[in-house]
Amino acid sequence: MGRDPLIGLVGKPSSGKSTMLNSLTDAGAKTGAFPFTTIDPNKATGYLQVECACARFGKTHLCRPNYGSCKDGRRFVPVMLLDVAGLVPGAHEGRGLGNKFLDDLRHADALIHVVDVSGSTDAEGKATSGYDSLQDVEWLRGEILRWIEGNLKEKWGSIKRRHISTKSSSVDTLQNQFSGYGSTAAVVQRCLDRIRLTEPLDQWSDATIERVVSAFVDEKFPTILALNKIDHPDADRCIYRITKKYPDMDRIVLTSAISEVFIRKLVKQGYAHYSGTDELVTKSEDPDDRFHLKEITDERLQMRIDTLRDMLFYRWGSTGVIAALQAAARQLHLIPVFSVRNIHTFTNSSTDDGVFKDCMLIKRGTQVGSVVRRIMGDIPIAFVEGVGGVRVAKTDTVDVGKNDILCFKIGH
Ligand SMILES: Nc1nc2c(ncn2[C@@H]2O[C@H](COP(=O)(O)OP(=O)(O)OP(=O)(O)O)[C@@H](O)[C@H]2O)c(=O)[nH]1
Ligand SMILES: [Mg+2]
Repeated sequence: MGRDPLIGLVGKPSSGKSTMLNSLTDAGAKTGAFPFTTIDPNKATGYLQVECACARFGKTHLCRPNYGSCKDGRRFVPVMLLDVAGLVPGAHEGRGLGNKFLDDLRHADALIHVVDVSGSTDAEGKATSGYDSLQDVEWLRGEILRWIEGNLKEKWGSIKRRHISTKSSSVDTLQNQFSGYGSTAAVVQRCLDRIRLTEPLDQWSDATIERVVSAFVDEKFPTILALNKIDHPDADRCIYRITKKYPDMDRIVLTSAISEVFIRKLVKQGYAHYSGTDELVTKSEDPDDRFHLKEITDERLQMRIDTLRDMLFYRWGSTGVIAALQAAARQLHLIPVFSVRNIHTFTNSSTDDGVFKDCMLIKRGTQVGSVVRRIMGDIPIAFVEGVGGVRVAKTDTVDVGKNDILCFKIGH
């Protein structure tokens, strides 16, 4: 991952992918209650919330990020979000916009599967009632698997011949095939380890190829489920069925993308204060006028806010969209790593007292040497310093609070 992480939004048509994108970014993507509103993918910047190093050193007042922002020690680090066309059953064979959609996803690092739990859209995204969206959770993964399997099996004969004639390792041969999905040899190795596969590649059966692809999808496209439209009165049934079948709550988040979009609009118009995670504050909840909010005079608007409080905040606590992004990033084990020019002041220049200006999301456990290459590219680095000016070995690893503030000394 040599760039900002890319999170793909996937799901059947009309599940709320574009609305989710709009709720997390300033994209303004087109949304609509009919299938295939989105055809070309929409890409926009969202922000992952992490703890900033400035809080650890009592320097929140001096924190001035070059990218994103920082508020009271809470850092908003850019991540890319990609909203693609809806997927329908049979997409891997080209149904709907199948192949195109899937190809758009190649470079995603993690996926948010947006599942419509209102029961009001069928598998193709058409209006209906009482639909059981548990089915969507199951077939969508199947479509991604069949797509990659199809691409592999189509060429398996020549892949095998080449593998034998070049005496390549299984990892190298597979990596040749998977590099188009943004894979690396390390990813391929991890996926073979995951299924403890030792059988030589030229003897793999169709069933073995399927196991390899399944492990590859788990490794390369870790997916969380955003159960969306929880504001809908019929949502409870689907939520119950899905959470019963998939009890891993780290991978399931309940969301109402449309409510987050609505709240963001209220905030922009000056009617509400909202941090994204706490309760919504309007003028009547702010007697001391801390937030200088406008009075809501439109009765219909007031009613919509009251319903939102009853149906959403009271029952579920939040709109869930920020939690969905955080959950997707958690699958990638990302931590913020801060690079500074001066390891004692945490600044980048002697004339600017802004601290921790540069921050990058890096996979926990990455070696310092790889972090150097990610941040500095080919610039030669003589040595690396950590907090207190202590030298850090390039083979040492990064974690929260450990080698996560680094200073690179240029030279040979
Ligand atoms: N009640 C409710 N409706 C929602 C929510 N999110 C999206 N919708 C509605 O669902 C419909 C489809 O939303 P989109 O965001 O266009 O869905 P999409 O998944 O991008 O659809 P395609 O681009 O056609 O694949 C729109 O009418 C949205 O207003 C939600 O959280 N609650
Ligand atoms: Mg869309």
